[in-house]
Amino acid sequence: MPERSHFVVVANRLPVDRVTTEEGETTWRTSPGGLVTALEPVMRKHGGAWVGWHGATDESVEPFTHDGYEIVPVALSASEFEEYYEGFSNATLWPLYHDTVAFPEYHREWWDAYVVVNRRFAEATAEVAADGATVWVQDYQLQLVPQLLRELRPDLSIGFFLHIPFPPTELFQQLPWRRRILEGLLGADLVGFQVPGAASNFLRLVRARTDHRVERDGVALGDHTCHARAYPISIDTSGFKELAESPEAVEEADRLLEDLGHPKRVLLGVDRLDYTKGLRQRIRAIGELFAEGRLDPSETVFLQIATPSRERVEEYRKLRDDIDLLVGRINSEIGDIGHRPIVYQHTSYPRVKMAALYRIADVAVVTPLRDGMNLVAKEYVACHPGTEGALVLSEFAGAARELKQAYLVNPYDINGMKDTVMQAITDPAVVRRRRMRSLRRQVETHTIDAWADHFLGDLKRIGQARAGNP
Ligand code: ADQ
Repeated sequence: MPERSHFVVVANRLPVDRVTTEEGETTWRTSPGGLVTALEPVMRKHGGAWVGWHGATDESVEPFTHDGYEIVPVALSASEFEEYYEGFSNATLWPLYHDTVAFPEYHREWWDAYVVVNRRFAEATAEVAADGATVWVQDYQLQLVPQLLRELRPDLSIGFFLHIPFPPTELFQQLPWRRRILEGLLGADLVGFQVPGAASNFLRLVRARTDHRVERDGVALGDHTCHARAYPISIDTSGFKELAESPEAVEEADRLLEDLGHPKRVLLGVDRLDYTKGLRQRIRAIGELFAEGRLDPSETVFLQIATPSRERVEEYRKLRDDIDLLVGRINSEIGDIGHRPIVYQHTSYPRVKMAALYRIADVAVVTPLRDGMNLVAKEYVACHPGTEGALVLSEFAGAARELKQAYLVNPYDINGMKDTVMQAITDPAVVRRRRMRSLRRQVETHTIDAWADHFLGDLKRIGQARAGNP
């Protein structure tokens, strides 16, 4: 039993993956992904405990220490993994919260599993949190935890952050369990969203679907007030910049350019392979630019990296096949023997290689159909050297609210997207530099540390006010 912690992060997944070394020994390694990239530095700074699933089903793992903080594994059975995780989280909530870009499925048994697993997470957290501790619950898989945890431990300060969009009221109301989810979130003292519009969607729904009184950003609940506000997430800007300037990244970048045959221009896409990321539309748009001769395949390469993701969910398998087909078709029609205009890698890379990719990309093309924030856009701005790069960014990524000097596109408008990619390439250097400088200022002054300090500072103040001790 680990010591009880004053700061506890609760997330569906632990920030570590189990790996077996060449000697056959089992160890744990920090895992990739948006949420972990964002919260790892926060955890290293604050210490405490991270409660989450360890990645294997039907197995209990004892708590252990990693990088100076406690890891508290929560067990999931194989059927819970299917129903709570692949089912309700990723085939119901994920598409619904991303503006139904895929069709959300509603199954009562998935919901039942979601409730059971959320209760287990709440119980595990109640056991490891010290008296009056701060608990920070993460994301859509755990929206019932704040309420369940408050019932078990009213002494705790409970924060919740949603990394993905919160849908407009018309869409959210499809959900058969809409009121239960709202009540679940309202158990928190502070619910954070990526953008102000998401916080207003939430408050509007609370007004419409519950009997609680809403005043400005607060919902009065008797024993506490739940506040809903926007906290746009960011990255470890200086960490990324240093990594991109390291000799390893510079060498890796040279190697990549060599492998690509030193093209005059590199366009880059980096995403989890997810239907929200707009890959089909992006690849089609760039394929057409090659086909129409607006981009010359002998001097331009489009490099698309896609991390494997949720590979057992049907919609994701279909996406993988579609992208393989699309890229294959474009390359066979436009490419030459030994030369492909689109280089597509379905793989996950170490962070230094990511930094190298950002270094060599003349244009980063980040065009999700819907995205809570999108860290890739910010990582590119932090890592690309000098001010020669350009960022093409979807209006529907949370990041577009902050990165206003990006080349903004509507990813559904293929012709518009093609024109904007061309504009990003052909604009005079002085215009691109001005835009890039402004983007750089934004990510340098809004870092992951500032994000966490802002959220946790507000949570602390709310807790003090609740204790009558402002
Ligand atoms: P994601 O949907 O995972 O995150 P994103 O914000 O772009 O999306 O983060 C992806 C992360 O994975 C980045 O840090 C990127 O460097 C890394 N990554 C991507 N492809 C990779 C590859 N091939 N190899 C290695 N690493 C790779 C969710 C929400 C987002 C929100 C984040 C954080 O969907 O909207 O920005 O959480 O809140």
